[in-house]
Amino acid sequence: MTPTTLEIPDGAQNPVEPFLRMDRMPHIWCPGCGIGTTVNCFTRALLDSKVNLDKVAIVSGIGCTGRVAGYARLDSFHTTHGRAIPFATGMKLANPELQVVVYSGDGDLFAIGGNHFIHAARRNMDLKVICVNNMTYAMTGGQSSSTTPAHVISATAPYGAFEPTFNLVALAEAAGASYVARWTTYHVKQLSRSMEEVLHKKGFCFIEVLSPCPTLYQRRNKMGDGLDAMKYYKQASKIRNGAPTGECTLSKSGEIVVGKFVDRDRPDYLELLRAQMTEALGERYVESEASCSC
Ligand SMILES: Cc1ncc(C[n+]2csc(CCOP(=O)(O)OP(=O)(O)O)c2C)c(N)n1
Ligand code: SF4
Repeated sequence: MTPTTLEIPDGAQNPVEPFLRMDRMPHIWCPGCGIGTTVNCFTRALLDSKVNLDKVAIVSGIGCTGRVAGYARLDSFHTTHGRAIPFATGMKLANPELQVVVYSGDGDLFAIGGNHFIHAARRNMDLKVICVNNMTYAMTGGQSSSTTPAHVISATAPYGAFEPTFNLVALAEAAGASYVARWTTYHVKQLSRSMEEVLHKKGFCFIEVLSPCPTLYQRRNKMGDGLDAMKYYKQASKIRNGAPTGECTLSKSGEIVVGKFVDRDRPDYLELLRAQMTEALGERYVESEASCSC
């Protein structure tokens, strides 16, 4: 049974333990990695949101971040690289009552999976997408990703990256997301609150979390360890809720604009589908049983 309260069961060391598959511990993440911090925030959000945990499913792609689904004691799906969003879309259409959370890395969601991201946002598919952005393909050795800032050394850019990058929050807004926020792993309270907020928000919601990869990204770029990354996030971040996302570009060591940038309402995919079918077919339109929740 997945727990629904903050009571610490006998023998548990930490309140988040009941939300984790403890039989799969120890996890694979390196010391100082930020992914675990995001998971901690997510479990707090699950508790605080009071959502019915039997109706929450979590879907990850492949990567260090992709391991999150496997460690979460929810209905979890660890899918193929770049395909978390189409997998989650199928689940949502088959069972609209489900709250489907996609949890994956920047490479998974915006490189191999970039096409799926923009179309799910355009359709306003009712998914909550959490991207742990460590600005590299960590699991495979630290290659450049579509978010690796200029001048950063990576396995595929030994003399420094030079490709223009995606500004994820601007991309999400332009593609049609209903909710867009960015935090770092230093902003645990705000991140947890954003995660809680999207669990109650309809439509395509996107949260970017900047997170250190001390083993590959920070080490190669002589940026110190996990603690140094927290100091950088603390010193360089500026909270600007409502800031135009076009002004939120990231760089190697410059200012990090964080906050909630977009919170808007528009009909989601299923509402549009139902409205169109009802208009076209009238009473002849009958929803299939599997997808009928209302
Ligand atoms: C089709 C396919 N191509 C490539 C890979 C190799 N691969 C596994 S994880 C990964 C990158 C993951 O990067 P990211 O999504 O940023 O996650 P991170 O490891 O940084 O958390 C790649 C290229 C794969 N598993 N499948
Ligand atoms: S390689 Fe980087 S992202 Fe992967 S677990 Fe280690 S620190 Fe985290």
